[in-house]
Amino acid sequence: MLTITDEVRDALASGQPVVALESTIISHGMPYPQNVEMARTVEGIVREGGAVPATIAVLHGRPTIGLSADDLELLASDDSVIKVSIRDLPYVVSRGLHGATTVASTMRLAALAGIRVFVTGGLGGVHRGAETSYDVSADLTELSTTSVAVVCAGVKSILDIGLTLEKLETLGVPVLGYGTDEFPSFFSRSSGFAAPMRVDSPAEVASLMRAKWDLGLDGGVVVANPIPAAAEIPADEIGTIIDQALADMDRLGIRGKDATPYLLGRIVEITDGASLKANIALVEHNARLGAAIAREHAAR
Ligand code: PSU
Ligand code: MN
Repeated sequence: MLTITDEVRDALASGQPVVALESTIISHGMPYPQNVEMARTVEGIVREGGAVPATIAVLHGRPTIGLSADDLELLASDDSVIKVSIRDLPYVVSRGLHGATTVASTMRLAALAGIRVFVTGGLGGVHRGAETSYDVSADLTELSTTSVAVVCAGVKSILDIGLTLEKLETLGVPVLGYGTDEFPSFFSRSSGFAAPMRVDSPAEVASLMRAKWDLGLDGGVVVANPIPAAAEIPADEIGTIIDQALADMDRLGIRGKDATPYLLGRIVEITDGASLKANIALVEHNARLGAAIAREHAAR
């Protein structure tokens, strides 16, 4: 059921490094045209890092691994593209629709194709107020079962970071601070929460992946790579803005799968684009690390 480009298929068959990239970040995470520029740049960074990029989406109902420039443009600009997490996959596939895949569904499709390293910006997690809304991203349950390492910049404080880390512990997911003792919070290098484990090189990440899967412990690994200091928005500054975005969301009654895209868009508006610059910088930074991890993984 998968469409895989020849380049990605050949790379996988010959054991070359491949890095999966998600598409919700393009369609529902950033405005046009910065989203398509980001998507192209990130693919270029993965290539410079010595790995083959495989951006993943559902096109005309086909789960597709590796996208053309036209595909990226469509995902970035077409309003009919649906945000697709695990539960949405059967709907878009059976109806022949276009879908942008979240961390959860990108992980699943990457694993089906045999890709073990995936680069994104931020994970979904336990939303603030989840004790009444029950809003916990399927990204977390996917991490408990699907064997892919996810390079991200931690999670945004639109989520309850403490509860997200607790849930990941319950689900048996190793969460690695990359070069840091503190779990990063996307726009900021700090979060006030310790990183459960620390690693300092791509080789250490690859050897932990190997150890986990050799032990028969299926499931993901989170590599939390802090945003570069020069691009960071200090936690107290972004904290006020996130509180405002959350209050606006409550006032408008936005819930469920629309919550994350609304909050991301609202934060870009309130910061007049400053958050978008930080977001792009951290994804590019993650792409560099992801390529290096994929190389180390392929070498094993
Ligand atoms: N967090 C971000 N940027 C994003 C997302 C999350 O900082 O673009 C996207 C990812 O695709 C993630 C999804 O998998 O939102 C989570 O959505 P939900 O909370 O509805 O599961
Ligand atoms: Mn949700």
